[in-house]
Amino acid sequence: MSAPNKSYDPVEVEALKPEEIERMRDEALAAFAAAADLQQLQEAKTAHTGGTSPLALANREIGALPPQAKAEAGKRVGQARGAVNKALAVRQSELEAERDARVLVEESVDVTLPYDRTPPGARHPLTTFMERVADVFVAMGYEIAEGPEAEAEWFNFDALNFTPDHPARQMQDTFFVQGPQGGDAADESGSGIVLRTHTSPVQVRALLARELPVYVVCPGRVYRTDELDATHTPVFHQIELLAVDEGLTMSDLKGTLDHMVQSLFGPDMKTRLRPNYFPFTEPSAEMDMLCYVCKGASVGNPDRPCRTCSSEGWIELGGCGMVNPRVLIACGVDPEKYSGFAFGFGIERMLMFRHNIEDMRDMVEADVRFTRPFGMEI
Ligand code: FA5
Repeated sequence: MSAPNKSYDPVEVEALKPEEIERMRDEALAAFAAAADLQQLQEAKTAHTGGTSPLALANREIGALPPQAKAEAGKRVGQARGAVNKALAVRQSELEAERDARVLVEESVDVTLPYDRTPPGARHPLTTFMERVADVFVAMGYEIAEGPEAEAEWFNFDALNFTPDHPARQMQDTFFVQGPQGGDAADESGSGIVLRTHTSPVQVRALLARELPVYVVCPGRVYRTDELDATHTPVFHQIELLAVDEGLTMSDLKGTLDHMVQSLFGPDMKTRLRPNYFPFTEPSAEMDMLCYVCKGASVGNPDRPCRTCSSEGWIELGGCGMVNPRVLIACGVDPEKYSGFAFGFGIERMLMFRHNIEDMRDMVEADVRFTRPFGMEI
């Protein structure tokens, strides 16, 4: 900065001469106009408006002027700086707009390009269907209950009123994992361990663990020593339902079954019960649902055969009944006060009927070509 100067004439100070200020301004405007991108504009901005730019240095000279000269010099420098800042802002927004337009073109995605990524996996239709069935009951207020697949024999059989000599316990039906009490592999309670042969042991677990009333639905994987063929697999899925409350009757069971098939197959569906035997329900029944394809029209009508129900009009779903009081007692529930109903059916068989799948082996071979037509739910 120049030394204080009593008889100062701003025009005499080189940096404050009008033509000098104009030159500084014009150089700045030219530099901004010449900047081809935002990076160059940033450099021009630093050079022409920064702390060491010619106009900033000229501005500092004003402080050394006598009072009477400050106003005029200040006005001249101020106007020049104002013009420079305005030009800078205009060029800045021009270059930003150019950049945005360029990015839109350069980064656009051609959605018509051929699909060449690895296809994502698909959830197995057994899983999605089992969840759909469970959802029907969750919407009615039921809770999901689960149990282990390697299950104590006591839960799988004894608590469900299977006598020790019940044929289902024999080696041809059950996978035994650990020996019973006294053997070298019994669990802590002395009960042997089996791969559960059905989801019914979850009934016992739910009754022992929960407060009454109990309304649970139990989807899960089960195991039997069946050969893999068109209608059997050694590993399959069941869904079990248990309701225990005061005053439940067989008509509650029937109404619940009807609601389920109507939710899954349509409002004109219904079920029927046929007498059967299960150790853990009394009375017990086999539950059938109206064939959702022919709705019974194929029965006795050779002109209209139905492959889905083999022209029988009904499709067998699984077993059901009123919970045997012996099971309630084994779970510490007073059968004088409480009653309950339960049912369980196989998901694989249900899916076969629903989609006219002829061979159960297609479901278990983990071939995505089977899974894909059911939709790519992930
Ligand atoms: C039971 O497993 C009973 N726990 C059902 C039950 C629950 C009855 C509650 C009463 C109250 P069942 O052994 O019938 O019942 O088997 C039920 C269903 O499992 C059958 O209807 C069939 O759809 C399916 N299933 C049985 N074995 C196989 C198999 N090897 N492969 C595929 N599905 C099977």
